[in-house]
Amino acid sequence: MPHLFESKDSFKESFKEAVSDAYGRDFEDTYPEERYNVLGNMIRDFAGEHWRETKNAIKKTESKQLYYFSMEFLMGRLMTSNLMNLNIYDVVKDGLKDLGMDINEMENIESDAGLGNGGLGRLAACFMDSLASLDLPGHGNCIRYRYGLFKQKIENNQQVELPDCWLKNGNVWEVWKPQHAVKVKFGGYVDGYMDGYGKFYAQHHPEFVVRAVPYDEPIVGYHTTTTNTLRLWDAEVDEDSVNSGGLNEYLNQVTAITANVYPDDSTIEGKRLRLTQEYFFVCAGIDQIIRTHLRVYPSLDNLGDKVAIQLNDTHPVLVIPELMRVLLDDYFYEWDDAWNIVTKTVAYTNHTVMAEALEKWPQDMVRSLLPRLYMIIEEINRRFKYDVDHRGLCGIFNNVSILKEGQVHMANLAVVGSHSVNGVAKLHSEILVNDVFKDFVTIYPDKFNNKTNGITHRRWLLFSNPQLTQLLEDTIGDEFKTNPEKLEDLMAHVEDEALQAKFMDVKLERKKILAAYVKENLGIDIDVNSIFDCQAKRLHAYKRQLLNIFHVMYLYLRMKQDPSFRIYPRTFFYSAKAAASYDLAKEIIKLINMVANVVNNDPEISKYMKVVFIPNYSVSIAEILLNAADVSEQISTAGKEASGTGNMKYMMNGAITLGTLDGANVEIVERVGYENAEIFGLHVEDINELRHENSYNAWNLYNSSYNIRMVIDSLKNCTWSNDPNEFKLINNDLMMRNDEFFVLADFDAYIYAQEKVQARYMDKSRWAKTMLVNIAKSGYFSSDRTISEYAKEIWDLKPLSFED
Ligand code: DL6
Repeated sequence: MPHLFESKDSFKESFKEAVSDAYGRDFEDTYPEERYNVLGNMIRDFAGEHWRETKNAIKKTESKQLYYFSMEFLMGRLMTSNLMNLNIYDVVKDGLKDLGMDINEMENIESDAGLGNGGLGRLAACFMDSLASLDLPGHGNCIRYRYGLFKQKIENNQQVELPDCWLKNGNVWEVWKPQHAVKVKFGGYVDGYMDGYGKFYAQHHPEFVVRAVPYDEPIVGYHTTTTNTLRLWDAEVDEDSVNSGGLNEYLNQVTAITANVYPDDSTIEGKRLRLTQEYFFVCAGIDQIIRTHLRVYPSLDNLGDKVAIQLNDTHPVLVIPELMRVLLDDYFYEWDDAWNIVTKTVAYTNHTVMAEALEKWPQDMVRSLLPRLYMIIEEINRRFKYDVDHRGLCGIFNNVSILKEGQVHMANLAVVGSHSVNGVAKLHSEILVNDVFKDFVTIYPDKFNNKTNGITHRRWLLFSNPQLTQLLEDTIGDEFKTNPEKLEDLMAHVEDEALQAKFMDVKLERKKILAAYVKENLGIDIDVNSIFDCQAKRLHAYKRQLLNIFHVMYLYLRMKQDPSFRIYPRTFFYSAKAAASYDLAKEIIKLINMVANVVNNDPEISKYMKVVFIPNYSVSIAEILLNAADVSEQISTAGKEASGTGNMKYMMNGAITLGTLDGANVEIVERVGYENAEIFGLHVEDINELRHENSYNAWNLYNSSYNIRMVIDSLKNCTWSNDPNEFKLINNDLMMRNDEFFVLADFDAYIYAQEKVQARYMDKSRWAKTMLVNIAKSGYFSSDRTISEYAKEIWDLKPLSFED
C-alpha cells in the first residue's frame, strides 16, 4: 500500500491537510512550530508501523532483548536522523521546499534533548542508533527529566547556568503510556515472617509511593525495519499515597524526582534525591521487564536467556538488589536460584577510574530510603565474604567489600552481581584490571573484558557532514554507509592530489559554516584559512583545558615580547560546560574568556590568532564544530580519560589528533600511525612513577622554565584581568596543591607538539593526506563495531528476523 511519504506530492497533500486539521486554520496561517509538531507526529506515526512489526517479530521469534539502563541519554535532535534512517529525508525536504519552507528551519525548532552530562550519555545515544541499525532488539531505560543539564550562558566572562526547558514545546517523539505505570516504594520499614524451612517472607511498609509513568520514543534503525524503544519514566503522585510530612511535602518530593539530570549532591538532601532517582528508574524498568517477560513465558527461570541488562556506569547498579528483591519476595525464588538469574542477566560497564566518580552511598541513607534493598545488599555482601573466605582470599576482602566504612560501594556491588565487567578502551580496561579492580580479578579472573567505545557514523558523518559523505561516496562508493570499516578503501586514494584538493575544499566549506555560526552568535570574525584547533568536552581539570589555554597565553606573551616571533594563523575553539558546583572548572572558563578578550582585541596579535569560546556545548554544537576542525585536542593526563568519544568524531571528519597516550587515543594512533597524529606528554607509567616516588614538584618546573614562569606569572600580573586574585584557584591548584594533573610537567612537550602541528600544516598536501588517512582508519570507531562486540561477547544478542 502506498504511504504518505511515497512521493513528494502525497507528502505535501497529507502534510497540508494534517496541519490545517490539527490547528483549525488554513495551512498558510499556521506557525512554523505548529508545522514542526505535525511533521514530527507524522514521522513518528510512520515509524509506528515498523515499531509494531519489531514488537511482533520479537514476540514471534522469542528473541532475547537487551535493556540498556542509563541515567543519561544525550539524544540531541532526532528530526534529521529519523528522516534519514527512514529514508524519507529527500521527499520531505523537497515537499517542504515546494510549500515555501526550508527543512533546516524545521530541524532547528527541535530542542536538543540534553538528558545527560557528556560522553557517557552520548555513548548511550550512539548505542541506541547502532542497536536498531544492526537489527538488534535493544531498548533504553532512563528518566524523563523535565529539565536538561543546564543551558550555559557566558556573562562577564563567566558561566551562568540557566534552566534547559527542553520540553517547553512538548516532545513530538514520545508516546505517553499511563496504562503501564508502576508503583515505586520508598522508605518505611520491612517486616515479615519465617516459614518452617527458614525462608523469610518480607513485607515492605513504605513511607511513600510514587507512580512511574513511561513515555516511549521509537528508535529507528537506518534503512531497516527494526525500531526499538527508549523508555523515559516520569514521576507522578500515587492517588492512594501521601507521606508523613503531609500532602505538600509529598507533592514536592514527587516533583523533585524528575526535575534535574544532576541534582546538586553536595548536601545530604541532594544525595538522597539522586539515590531516589536511581531507584526510581531502576524499579520501574525492572517491573516492565518482568511483566513483558511473563506475557510470553510461564516463569522467570529463563530470564537470563531472554533478557540482558547492561548497567551504564554505577548509577543503575540497584538493578542487582532490585531484581533479587522481585525474585525473592514477589516470585518466591530461593536465594541461589535468584542470584544465578541476576548474575546471568546483568553486566556492568565502568566509565571512569576517578575515585570520586565511583559512587558510594552512606549506609544509613540506603537503609532508610530503601530498607528492603539494604537487607538484600547486606546478604549479598555476607555471602560474598563467605565465598571469598572459601577461596582462601580473606586477606583481600576489605578491599572488595560492598559495605565498608559506613558506605555502600556501588562499583563493588556491580562487579559482584554481574557476569561481565568491561572498560571502554584498551588502556582503560587494563587499568581496571591492574589497578582499580585488581583484587576482584583474583576472585573472578574471567569477568573482565574491554569494549572500546564507538560513535554512530550515521549522525557524526553521514548526516552532519553531507559534503564529506558525498566526496567519499564519489571516491569509494557507498558501502561505507552500512559498513563503516569500508572507509579503509580510501587508503588507496590518499596520495591522489586531486582528491586531496577536493577534500580541502570540503573542509573549507565546513569551516565557513562554523565561522558563520560564530559570527552570527558571538559577533567574532574568524579567518577560515587559519588552523582550526578545537577542544570541546566537559570542563574538568584532568581534561586539561588549562594546558591548552596556557599554550595560547604563551604564544600571546611571546609575540608581544618578540616581534620576530609569529605563528601561522590559528583559531582556538573551546566549548565546555562546568558542573555548577565545580569552582575550579568555572574559573578555567573565565580564564579562557578573558584571554579571548585580550587576544581578540589586540590588533597586532589577532591577525595571527583568535580565541573563541562557544557557549552551551551540546550535540547540536558538536555537529557543526567537530567536522570543521583541523586539530583535535585530546590532551588529558595519561590514565585519566577512560576513552573519549569526541576524539573519534573528529577523526572521522579528518581532524588530526593532538593528544596524550590516553583513553582511545592509544587505539587511534595504533591505527593511523604516529606519522598521522601528534602524540606528546607523560605516559601512564611515568605518571605512576612520579606519584609513587612522590618526586613531582611543580615549583621546580616553575623555577627552571622561563616559559612556565611567564605564563604562571601572567595569571597574577594583570595581563588578563585587572584583579591579581582573579585566577587564585588555578594558581593554587598548580602551585600549592602541586599540580595534580601534571599540567606543568607536560607544558614543554605540548608547546613542542604544537610547533610540529604548525610545521605539518605548512605542507598542505601532506596535511590533506594525513586527514584522509584519519578518515580511512576511522571505521573501527563506529559504534556498530562496539555494539556487535557487546552483542556477541556479553549479551548473546542476535539480529531480529522479520521473515514469516
Ligand atoms: O564511555 C563514555 C565516556 C568516556 O568516553 C569518557 O572518557 C569518560 O570520562 C566518561 N565517563 C563518565 C563517567 N563519569 N565520570 N567522570 O562520564 O564516559
